[in-house]
Amino acid sequence: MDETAALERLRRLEIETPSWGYGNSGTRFHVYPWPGAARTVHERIDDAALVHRLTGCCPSVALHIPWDATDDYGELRRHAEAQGIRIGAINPNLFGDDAYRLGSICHPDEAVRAQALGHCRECLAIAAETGSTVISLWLADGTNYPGQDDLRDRHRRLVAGLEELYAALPPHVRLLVEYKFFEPGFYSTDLPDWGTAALVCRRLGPQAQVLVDTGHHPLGTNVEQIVALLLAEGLLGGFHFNNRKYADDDLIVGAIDPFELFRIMREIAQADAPEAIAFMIDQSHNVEGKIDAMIQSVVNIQTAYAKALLVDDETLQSAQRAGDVLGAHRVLADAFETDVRPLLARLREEAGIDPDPVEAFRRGGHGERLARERGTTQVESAYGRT
Ligand code: RM4
Ligand code: MN
Ligand code: MN
Repeated sequence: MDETAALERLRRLEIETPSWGYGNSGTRFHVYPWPGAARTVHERIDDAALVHRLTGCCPSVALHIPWDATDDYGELRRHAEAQGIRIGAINPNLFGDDAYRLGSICHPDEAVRAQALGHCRECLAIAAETGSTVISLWLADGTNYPGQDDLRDRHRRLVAGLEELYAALPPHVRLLVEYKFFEPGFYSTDLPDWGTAALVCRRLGPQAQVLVDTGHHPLGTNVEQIVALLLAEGLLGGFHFNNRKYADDDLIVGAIDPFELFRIMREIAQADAPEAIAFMIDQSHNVEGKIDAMIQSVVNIQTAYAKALLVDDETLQSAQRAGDVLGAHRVLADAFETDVRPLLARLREEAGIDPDPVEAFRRGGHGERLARERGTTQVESAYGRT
């Protein structure tokens, strides 16, 4: 694709940032407070709006309930809209309650399953009030020991619970089903992989689609092939972008493996309707600042997408047809090696944005201002993020 066509596609790329990426977080060992980190849901929305102003491509923010719970969701919606952003995916939290020790929707006790579904219904009401059209579901359900529970029974409970939730979806709301191969369950996970998520979504219906969190696979998994297959089957609902070296590390997108990010975005570049895919970041910052790290992730996604759009498809296809293995590979590698900074600078300049949004944040004194206004919030207990 030529640069003009690539620019047109880049203009349409929207990335959603997560409220939980703006507050203090850490490992299960310690939480290091960051000066000026957002303390309330309103501040988290303010930070998401700042990221949108500096990048021009992040017009929505995902909420996690009850972390972002508030008395008046209409007011929260107006608070976001006044700053030029909207509320994106609503993420029910089905792991942060003592009742969920043995699971939520798959819990052996019917009363706990009912509690979990009640919370999902509450999230549907919040989606209606905030104007959100996506429920993004991740279950921490699983077991730690063989024999702890009956695996087939858990699957039956999973499907029954999700069917009940699906039946309550208004027609314009999508249910995105996220999988993860382990953690916090160390022996079995009820939604461990894309295949299970896809099977469940197929059973539910067209409003249910799979969410690919890039950090939720065993090492060595070919994530772009999963993306390709889900696209081919009409089952790719969205992403949780982040990066990892070992497990679910939630590092800055593209920080460890930018080539993998490029390969994933290459599949997106070929999608029929990329606008229908929810591009979301799911990241937490333990030792770095929050906002510039989020901007860096956004920039890295744009960079990978720009490179992916520049692949010379014609040459690639003729090399593939001719069985020229190295030739075909070189076409992809060539696009990956292209310096797309000038192209992205054009994109940003036409939108009145600094060509380097991370530098613009740092030069603009935003971090210092927020540290002055908000101070440093000590976090009492380490919150082990999973
Ligand atoms: C999980 C998963 C979910 C996120 C939680 C906090 O590992 O990635 O998307 O909501 O962490
Ligand atoms: Mn996730
Ligand atoms: Mn995760």
